[in-house]
Amino acid sequence: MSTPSIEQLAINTIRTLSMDAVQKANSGHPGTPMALAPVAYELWQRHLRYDPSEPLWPGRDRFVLSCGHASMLLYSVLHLAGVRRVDHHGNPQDGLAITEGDIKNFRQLGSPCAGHPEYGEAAGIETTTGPLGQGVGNSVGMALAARWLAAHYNRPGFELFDFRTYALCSDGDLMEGISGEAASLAGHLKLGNLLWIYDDNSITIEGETELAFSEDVAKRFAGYGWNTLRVDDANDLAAIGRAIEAAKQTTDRPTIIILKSIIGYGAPNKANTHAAHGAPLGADEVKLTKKFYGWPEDAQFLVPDEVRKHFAEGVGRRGQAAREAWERKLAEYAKSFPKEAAELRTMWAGKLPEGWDKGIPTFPADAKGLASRVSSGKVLNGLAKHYPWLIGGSADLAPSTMTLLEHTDSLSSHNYGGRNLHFGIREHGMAAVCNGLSLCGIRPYGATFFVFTDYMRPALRLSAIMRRPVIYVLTHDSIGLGEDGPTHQPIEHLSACRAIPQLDVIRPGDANEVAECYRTAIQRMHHPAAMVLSRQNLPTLDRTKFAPASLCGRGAYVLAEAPGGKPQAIVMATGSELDIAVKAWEKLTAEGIAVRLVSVPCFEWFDEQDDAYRASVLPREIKARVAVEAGVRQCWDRFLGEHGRFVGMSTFGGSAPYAALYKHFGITPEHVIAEVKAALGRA
Ligand SMILES: Cc1ncc(C[n+]2csc(CCOP(=O)(O)OP(=O)(O)O)c2C)c(N)n1
Ligand SMILES: [Mg+2]
Repeated sequence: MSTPSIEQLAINTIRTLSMDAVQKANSGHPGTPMALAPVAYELWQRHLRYDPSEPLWPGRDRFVLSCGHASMLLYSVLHLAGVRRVDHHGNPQDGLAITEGDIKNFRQLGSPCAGHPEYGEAAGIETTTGPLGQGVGNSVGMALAARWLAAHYNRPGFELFDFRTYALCSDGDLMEGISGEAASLAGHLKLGNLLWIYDDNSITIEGETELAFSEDVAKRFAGYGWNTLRVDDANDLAAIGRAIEAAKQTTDRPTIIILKSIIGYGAPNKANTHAAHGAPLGADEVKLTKKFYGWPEDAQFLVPDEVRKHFAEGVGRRGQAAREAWERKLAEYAKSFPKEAAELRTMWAGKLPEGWDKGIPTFPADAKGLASRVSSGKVLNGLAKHYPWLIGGSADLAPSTMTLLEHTDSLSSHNYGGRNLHFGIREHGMAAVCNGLSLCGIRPYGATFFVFTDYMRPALRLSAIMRRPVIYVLTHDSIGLGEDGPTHQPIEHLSACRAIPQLDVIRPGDANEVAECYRTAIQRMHHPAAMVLSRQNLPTLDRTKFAPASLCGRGAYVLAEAPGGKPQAIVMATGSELDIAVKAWEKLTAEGIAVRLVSVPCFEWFDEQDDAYRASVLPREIKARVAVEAGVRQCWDRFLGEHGRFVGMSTFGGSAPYAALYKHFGITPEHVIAEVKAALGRA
């Protein structure tokens, strides 16, 4: 056999590392890394502007492996390219992000080589992928981030933000609806800095794609306004290179390269390859495949020295030169544009700008009050004035969610610097795009009706897994929205959202709680926030009579104590039911029943307080507890205990004016009073 070229050697190293890791773990997908090794090689080695010695360089191209089941492809490439480990601040350290040991521990506890790529586990993993479709969704946010950052911060001669986003995706990615939402938006916004490479291998888990997928992908993407290219052989490096080059030249619209590949390329036993779709090849087949590649059959996890050297001389050298040139440019930029440079440094450090909270309003006591969506709009506008990279929009509901930033423009393909985003009616795409924006340093918010969190929950969950501080503005929070009826009325959604770890679910009870909850949420750089807001007016409490709203940051606080300070019972409430609880408290107090009133804007924040604080708000000995919230009881049990009582919903809502609904479903001060009395044995 002739000596293989260094290209072939490098590609086969990616393949065999992936096969060996899957075989050793006895779990995982080897076939797709084997087939896509050439395109990954070509992209990384010849095109990606990426410096393995500074993996978090802000000017880097982004590479997203949307078909996260092929994770070994990414780990192999990161290892071979010599991507350095980073510390918690993102500073490069000695050693590799993915070591040989990590690869040998693929899919084992403690290894960054998890079953699917997990953001934060190792430098070079730009986002968490695994649920098909999310990665391509994120890639649109990343490409949009580049355009927005360029519009805001580039200056003539200082193109700091010209990075491209590349995503590798599979049949599953394109079948999932989210990819359609994201691609449609990317086409509309003419994101010419975005390239998807679609692994058109005509196979998914159940078999040939003929079973369920026969659309013309090229036509579909042409319809979205994308440039579509085809490469018929996934082993043809030259053709792949030409297609990527053509994509780079196409700057007025995104490009998709439809790349024909054969899953498990090189595995001689076709039936076995099919079976191995989502399973290891088996030791014998691994040997036969290595033989086909001209690889030593018995070697495992073999990395020829010249392959590392080859990557160092390719992506390594090119990336370092590009990064150093960029750093020099940034240093010059900082001299001419010190304010902008300082902003960028703050953004990259994940910090808030100086004076970010100067515009947060306070609201005077007012019995008529404001809908919390309205106070939210005022607070958001106040924040945006001093937080230049706070941008966002809604899924076609800006007038209802009150999320428009005044005195700023709409973002469009004619004006990438706009701060008001129009996601269209694409909630799932919106959340995935927000994750992508956030991964590039922007502080995004996305808005819709609370009930439609069901339409974006997978991406919302990924914000939480990745700890990205995306702000979700979710209005029309309950039956309180009234006439739109049961389809629009969240019932189980507060419990469903509170069930997501690391997500702050926030339901402020009046305008000042809205302001203070934003103040806390904005500072939580490692938690996404779901701001749950009312459509109907909520009275603005007189804070000379009630405790200050600044206590919201503790998650729950004593809004009003029983006169005499010896409560027999506790009434808890959130959001629009706070006013109902206040009225109940006032009546009970007038009747001489000693009740403490507790506002609970955020369970997660309360959970983070120390025992002493939590016990001071909810003393263990007080068993007579009543909670009122226009949702299901589920998540309240731990605060209520076995003697506690709940005033809320247990069925879907109804279509009627909101006051009639509250009455109909018994979410009233009278009902709360009756439950308190019953809990005290005074029924
Ligand atoms: C949202 C979602 N649904 C289901 C799965 C489970 N799953 C993993 S891979 C896969 C299909 C694989 O087919 P394809 O996307 O064509 O990738 P290939 O096997 O060709 O690499 C499925 C259904 C998933 N990861 N994400
Ligand atoms: Mg496939």
